[in-house]
Amino acid sequence: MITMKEVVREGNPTLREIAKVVTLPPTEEELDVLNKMLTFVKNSQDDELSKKYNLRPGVGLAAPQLGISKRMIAVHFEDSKGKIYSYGLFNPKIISHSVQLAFLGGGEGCLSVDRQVDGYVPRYARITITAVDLNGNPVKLRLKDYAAIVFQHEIDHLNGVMFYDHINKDNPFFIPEGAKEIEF
Ligand code: K3U
Ligand code: NI
Repeated sequence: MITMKEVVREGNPTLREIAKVVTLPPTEEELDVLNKMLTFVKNSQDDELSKKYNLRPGVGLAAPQLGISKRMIAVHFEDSKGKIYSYGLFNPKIISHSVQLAFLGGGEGCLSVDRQVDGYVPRYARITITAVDLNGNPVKLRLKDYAAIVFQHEIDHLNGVMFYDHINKDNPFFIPEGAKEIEF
């Protein structure tokens, strides 16, 4: 079982690497890790399990956050309309995105960052991604608003990018023209 002990923190070089494409089909080991990542994200949102195992709640996890430089992410969350997104994905790729940007009004956090970083994190408001899921099926997802933000946060981890890299250095609360605020 994955716990916070396995989650690497900022300063660990793996978080700044470009993760490697997973050759498909995945090995048993890769499949096992990705299944465990999804279980970790689910457990982290369970009051009882998160207390018992000292898990910080999260909506996603990327393999580099375990020190594994491979293109694998897990997400588990519900959007404001009650739609559930629960995926373990190999090689997620943004194939198109909107011009419009969006940002979370409350900013972002990260399980690999043990401090609060204030500021808006502008991201694409809408994205389309392709990937392969835990059953080996190709998936194509059209995502917007909060869901688009979560997937971009996780895919950034595969490219060595941290959420605070996107925060405006001079004015952390700068709002790019036309960007929409997402309340969650
Ligand atoms: O956003 C978080 C959250 C936790 C419980 C309920 C609702 C939201 C916690 S931070 C988080 O989930 C990161 C996880 C990380 F760092 F491991 F990838 C992902 C994230 C995505 C989008 C915005 C903020 C954080
Ligand atoms: Ni993160």
